[in-house]
Amino acid sequence: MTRGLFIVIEGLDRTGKSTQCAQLLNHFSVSGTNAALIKFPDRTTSIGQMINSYLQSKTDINDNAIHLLFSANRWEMSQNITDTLNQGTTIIADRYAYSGVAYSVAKGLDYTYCKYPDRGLPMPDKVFFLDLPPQLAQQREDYGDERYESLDMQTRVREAFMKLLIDNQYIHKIDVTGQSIDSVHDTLKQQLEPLLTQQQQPIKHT
Ligand code: T5A
Ligand code: NA
Repeated sequence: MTRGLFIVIEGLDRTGKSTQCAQLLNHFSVSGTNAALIKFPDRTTSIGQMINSYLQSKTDINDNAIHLLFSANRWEMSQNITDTLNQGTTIIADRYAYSGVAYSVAKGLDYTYCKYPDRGLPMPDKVFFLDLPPQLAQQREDYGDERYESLDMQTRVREAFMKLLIDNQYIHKIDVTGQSIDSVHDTLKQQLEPLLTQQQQPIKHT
């Protein structure tokens, strides 16, 4: 049996990640591909609950400590990711380690340090970065409810993502400015097409 694909969708807050993840899941289910959705942070675990409370500004946590908690929240899911892929199920992840680096770097933490805790996690087969100017994301519904949702912070997060894109040429940037939900979905499907027909190598690690 061939393993599932590991697809990651990244972007600033409110850029349409969850919307596109849901669309992809639906596309796979209609086309008869076993697929599952995961989301980081996974707020359901005990670590995830600490992160949730931090994001809602109900608690304060030291910048290094919260960085490690976000990473730990991925590690606690890592075996599950590997097993699911090996069982032939495709995984669509709403954020992953790239967000972990970008948001902490935007707060002033060292770039190389930030990458370290995630080293060894299952490596995605495809990473998309949905690119939308922070000023446009800000105009979307429910913006500003959580800790990092300010123009100043999001502008720095975007700069950090641009560095990640240069250092990791496999991350595919998609300009979603003025693009409808359907049109972004079509672009994602097009980009994934070649991967669906090729034989997958064993899972690599970051
Ligand atoms: N974080 C996360 C870290 O600091 N470190 C980490 O390691 C990780 C994993 C929570 C925060 O945690 C930080 C990053 C975040 O600040 P989250 O729970 O993913 O992360 O929260 P958000 O990214 O803010 O999720 P959102 O739900 O706000 O944004 P999405 O998923 O990008 O956007 P979505 O799909 O919900 O869409 C937002 C709105 O836009 C509309 C939608 O209908 C919705 O109203 N929309 C469009 N409108 C016009 N055109 C389109 N093409 C549209 N697509 C969607
Ligand atoms: Na989301």
